[in-house]
Amino acid sequence: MAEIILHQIPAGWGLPSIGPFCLKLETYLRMVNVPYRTVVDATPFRGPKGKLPWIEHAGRKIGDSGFIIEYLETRFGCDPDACLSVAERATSRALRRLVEENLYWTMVYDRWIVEDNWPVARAVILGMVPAPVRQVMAPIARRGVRRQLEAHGIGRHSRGEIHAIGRADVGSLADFLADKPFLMGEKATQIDAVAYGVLANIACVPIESPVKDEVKGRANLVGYLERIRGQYFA
Ligand SMILES: N[C@@H](CCC(=O)N[C@@H](CS)C(=O)NCC(=O)O)C(=O)O
Repeated sequence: MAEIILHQIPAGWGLPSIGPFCLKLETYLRMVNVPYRTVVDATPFRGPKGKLPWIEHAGRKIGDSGFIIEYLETRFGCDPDACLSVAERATSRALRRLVEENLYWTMVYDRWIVEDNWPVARAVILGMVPAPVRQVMAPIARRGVRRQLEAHGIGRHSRGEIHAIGRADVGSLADFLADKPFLMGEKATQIDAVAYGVLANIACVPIESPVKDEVKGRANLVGYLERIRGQYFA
């Protein structure tokens, strides 16, 4: 069987990847026990979608963690969600959208826009780019992210509003998790890889935010992150 090469954002701050979608995919690959080799890319530009992660497998290049997971399911017959009912799969999909299409952007805001966090984030996110290039590239990349946040819509809100949105998303995840070991019950499923990718990148990094405080204030979420780390990255 051809090797899977996983292109991803570098490790940092004690996480295997500081990219939430990269950490999601790596967690998923470990969850389903499909072997892979990682290659760290300094920038996302080489990928088929111009974003990270992407994979190479059997002569193909596939971008987008969601499409990659669908591809892996077809090629390797893995499906950690096989145990879920149709209604549970629908819930899992809705939670995924909450995490990836909304909560994720509050994390992006805290890393790239909040002044006190930006130097900390910049040093690690652009850490593989040679220093002279980084000087030029950092403000351009930051302007690009600001535009993405505005196009999404979240960037049009005040800081307080963005943090209230992020905290409410985290609160909903904590309430939904309640005292279960994993979001959908006793067994880890795809949504746990999704949630871990973003929540660990909020809670376990030196980027300060009320959203991070909200995660750390929810004992069940803290235990959940520890459980997933212990199970897949010990
Ligand atoms: N929907 C994509 C999102 C990937 C994504 O946003 N990746 C970020 C890093 S975690 C990225 O490459 N950002 C660079 C950019 O947007 O230019 C997926 O699921 O893979």
